[in-house]
Amino acid sequence: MRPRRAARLGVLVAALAGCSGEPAAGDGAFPAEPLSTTKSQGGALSVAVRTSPSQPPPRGTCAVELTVTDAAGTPVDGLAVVVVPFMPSHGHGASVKPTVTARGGGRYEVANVTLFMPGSWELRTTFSGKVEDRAAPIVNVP
Ligand SMILES: [Cu+2]
Repeated sequence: MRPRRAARLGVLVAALAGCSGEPAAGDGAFPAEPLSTTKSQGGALSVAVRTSPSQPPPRGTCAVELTVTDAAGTPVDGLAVVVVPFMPSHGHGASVKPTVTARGGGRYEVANVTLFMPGSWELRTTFSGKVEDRAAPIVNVP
């Protein structure tokens, strides 16, 4: 059991090191079907989550696409979006800060999302600009 865990950790560290210099997954790398759709706390927005390179994402660094729509289903562009990964069951976040790039059509691509442990992560997301709201979609890492 122990050597196996050590080997797995080694693989994880190698994967993180290998990914650090690479660009985030590009356009079209996200699946057609979202992993989940979450209502914002204030109820103004709906947030669909897609992950890359797989869905659900593997342990390590992934990219997340958030598609933001209003109550009428219209994509909402022009928002400032900040995403903080957090693991509520363990009370910790991730040391790497994700970066967000607006892609149009209500899509915001979040790079460098470092989900370094298996389990349930919240993507604590703050929207500001013409809409001020928050959402915390859950991503379960196998
Ligand atoms: Cu944890």
